[in-house]
Amino acid sequence: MKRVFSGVQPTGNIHIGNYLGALKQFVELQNDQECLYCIVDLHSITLPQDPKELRSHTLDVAALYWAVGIDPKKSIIFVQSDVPGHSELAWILTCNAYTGELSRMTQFKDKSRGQESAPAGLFTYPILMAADILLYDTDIVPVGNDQKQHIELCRDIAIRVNNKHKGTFTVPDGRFLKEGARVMALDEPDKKMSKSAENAFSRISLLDDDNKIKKSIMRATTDSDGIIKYNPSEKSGISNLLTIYSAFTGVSIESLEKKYDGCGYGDFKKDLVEAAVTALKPIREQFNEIRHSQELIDALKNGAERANAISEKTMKRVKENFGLGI
Ligand code: ATP
Ligand code: LTN
Repeated sequence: MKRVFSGVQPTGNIHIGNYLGALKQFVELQNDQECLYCIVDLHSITLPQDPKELRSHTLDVAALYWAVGIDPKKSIIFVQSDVPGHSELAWILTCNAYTGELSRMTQFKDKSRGQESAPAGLFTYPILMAADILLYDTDIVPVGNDQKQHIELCRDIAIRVNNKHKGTFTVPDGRFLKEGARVMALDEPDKKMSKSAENAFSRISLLDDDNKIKKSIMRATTDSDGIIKYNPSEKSGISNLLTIYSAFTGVSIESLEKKYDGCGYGDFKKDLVEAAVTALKPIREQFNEIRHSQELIDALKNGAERANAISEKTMKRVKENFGLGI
């Protein structure tokens, strides 16, 4: 059995990009692997957060994990800041990461936009992510394509430390899906779908009602040639909708192209609305049932205890290998 770790930030508006790129994989993996799924609240404070909202979003993500099918009896679901090992290991890794490699991270460049006042945490964000992964001797990290560079950095740091202190870390592999690995914004299909984009119609959130889902899809940017063909560089809008359709239904993009050969965008979009509504309705219902339940809190407490037990073992080994403590 392999160990799996992944995380989602509690920054609100979990969207179908997060679901199709990451959460769907989480559910598939839990049947035959040992899985830890974290709500990475320490990552979310790299940008300012309102304390009340942050806690509420943390519980939202936990409830969504559960609602999409992550079963707390099979997987460990927990909140990052409930396990002190994440911050402790992050410091040790900070001393083994290079400022040069961190400054090449595209997410840092996008989010800091060269500002002097960018929080240092935005710069060291990938180190905390590496700590999350290495703390549990993780073998597999299921994530969306946008995290490839961070996973590569995590591997580089683990190998570097192992070269100095043999056998300290397990070197993990990323796991990326073919369909859904990168869902693009509906209004600007050359950018990735994002929680933080201002236009709410640029994304479909998992908790959107049927009407909002419909409006978002019907308004989605396409092109003027009216041909339903997958070609991300020249037809990014319709290609993105094909990706979403395929990821929701399991029907391959090639089959969809055949099915909709000669049809207009309007008919295609109507069917996509139906596929999205059908897939998201049960998630929303399950979410509403558990979001305010004691069961959810109990699952997170139990998850944190189990995660702590694993992380303490790793930290003992790491400190011994580095000569830290007595
Ligand atoms: P933001 O868009 O505000 O930067 P985010 O959605 O990228 O936030 P996370 O909540 O940390 O940030 O992402 C959780 C998971 O969802 C990660 O595995 C990430 O790779 C994946 N993911 C995020 N956006 C997309 C997307 N547009 N397509 C596919 N997967 C995505
Ligand atoms: N940076 C990730 C979230 C994240 C993560 C992790 C994913 C934080 N720690 C560890 C996998 C493993 C993102 O999606 N933005």
